[in-house]
Amino acid sequence: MTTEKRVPLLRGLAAASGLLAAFASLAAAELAAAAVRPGAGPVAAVGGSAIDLTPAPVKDWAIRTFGEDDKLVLRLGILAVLALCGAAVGLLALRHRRAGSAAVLAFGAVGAAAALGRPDSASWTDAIPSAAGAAAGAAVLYLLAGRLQAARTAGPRGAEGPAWDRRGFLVAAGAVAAASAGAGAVGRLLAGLRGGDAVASREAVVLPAPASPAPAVPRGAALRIPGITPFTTPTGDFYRVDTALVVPKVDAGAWRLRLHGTGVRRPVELSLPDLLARELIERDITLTCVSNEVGGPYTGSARWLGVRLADLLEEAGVRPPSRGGPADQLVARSVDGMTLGAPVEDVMDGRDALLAVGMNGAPLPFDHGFPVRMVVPGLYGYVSACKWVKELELTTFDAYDPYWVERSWARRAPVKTQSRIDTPRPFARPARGTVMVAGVAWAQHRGVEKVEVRVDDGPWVPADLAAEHTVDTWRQWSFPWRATPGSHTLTVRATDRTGRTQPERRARPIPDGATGWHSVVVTVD
Ligand SMILES: Nc1nc2c(c(=O)[nH]1)N[C@H]1C(S)=C(S)[C@@H](COP(=O)(O)O)O[C@H]1N2
Ligand SMILES: [Mo]
Repeated sequence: MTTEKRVPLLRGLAAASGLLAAFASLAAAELAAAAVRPGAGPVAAVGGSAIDLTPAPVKDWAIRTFGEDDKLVLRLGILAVLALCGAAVGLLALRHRRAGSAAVLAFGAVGAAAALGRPDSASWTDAIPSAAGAAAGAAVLYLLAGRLQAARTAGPRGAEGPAWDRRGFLVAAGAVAAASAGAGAVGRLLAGLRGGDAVASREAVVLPAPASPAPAVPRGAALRIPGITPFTTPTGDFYRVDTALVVPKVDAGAWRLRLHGTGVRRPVELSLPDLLARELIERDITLTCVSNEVGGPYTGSARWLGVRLADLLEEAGVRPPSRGGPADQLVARSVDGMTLGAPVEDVMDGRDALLAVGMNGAPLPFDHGFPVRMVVPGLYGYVSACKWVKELELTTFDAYDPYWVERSWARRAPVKTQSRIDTPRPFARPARGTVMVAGVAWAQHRGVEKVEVRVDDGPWVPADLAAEHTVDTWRQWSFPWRATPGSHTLTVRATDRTGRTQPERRARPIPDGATGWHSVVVTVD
């Protein structure tokens, strides 16, 4: 083979060596992360930092475009960038072997810095996964680039210089690939075992019966209409919104909740058994995400079991501002460093604000905050529903801005009245005759008074409201529509118990929740 022909081949092999080095890095890093701390892996750390640094409008766009797959998209994006960089570094190493390996080490430094900068990073050991990954990657690249450089300097037809040992290169590359795959697999296994303690601790939780069970859902609150959102959202279908690239798996045995801060006369530290030994109440509460667009899916209703937060605060000597308390903001902090701030006044005004341990009859799933999360009726999730909570701090809105407020969302965010058409679906083609239009409406802690439907530009007509369960849950509604052939726009709006009707004006979710009427276009055959 001539040198001219060999150069493109060498380049391809160099790029492949870089890819292989990147793969080896990741595998070694994930293996180390499984031993140190899963969240300290470079992909999780860099991804977490990317999430935190993403400007609010971009994040809003990502949620709108990718929905609950946004984290998967981010991960794939990081891997794609890493692959490109790997190939580039491989090419660099073909000429400058040391520089190639140095570049890999530089990537490792970025990963280590990201890991140490995570809010949940408690120790320098979080730098180990990135360091181990970089070392493995740099070594692999050095090794493979060395083989390729030998090929480059080998003369035409291999007449002069060291001969190009193609076989040796392939064997080395194959060994690296196999070792990396092995390391990755062991890493997964280890991470699984590590999470095993948390899984076992969750399985060991026995939820006591509530002192105050949830009132029975009245007959007539759950309509039997095909396509309508079920009154209680099955846990597996419950929306998930959070910034966690790696879902925290908290070992309930080691978990503690600390309550302290301004105006706390007796700071408290509680274990899970402490919480479970207290009086538990069970309530149906509809939770809604501020990022939910008009007509969107980020709302769900579950049966929560937990401790009444106001009781705990009162025992600690906390008074709400209306009774002269100095703190007006309750900041909840999670094990992954998230902070959410709720008005102390709301939490203590008699509503069923909970430190929840159970969801739909089972301990909280890891995705939804095991072992303990907050749930406050009437407030959007980002100002109240802290998952994996570990600390409650009493402070003021003036003194502290929690995570989302720092990212331009509103300090105070009561849930806005909303209504949604679940059926017919957009662009459905129902047959003429009576078509059941149905959906849900919510105005947590105020209650839904009225839902109206409009066909095209016709008059607003009251829909049939399902029985009300509580003011903290959504309400189903239905509207038998005499559908005539052609294309029609169905629009819905709700009025809450304070008499306020949803405004028509469309607003984006940021800064304090979307407004506007939901409508659906259908064609009747
Ligand atoms: N630790 C933590 N808690 C969190 C969040 C988060 O990102 N991290 N997101 C909040 C938001 S924005 C919402 S809407 C609710 C969603 O709860 P769910 O995922 O159980 O539906 O959790 C809240 N609690
Ligand atoms: Mo949210």
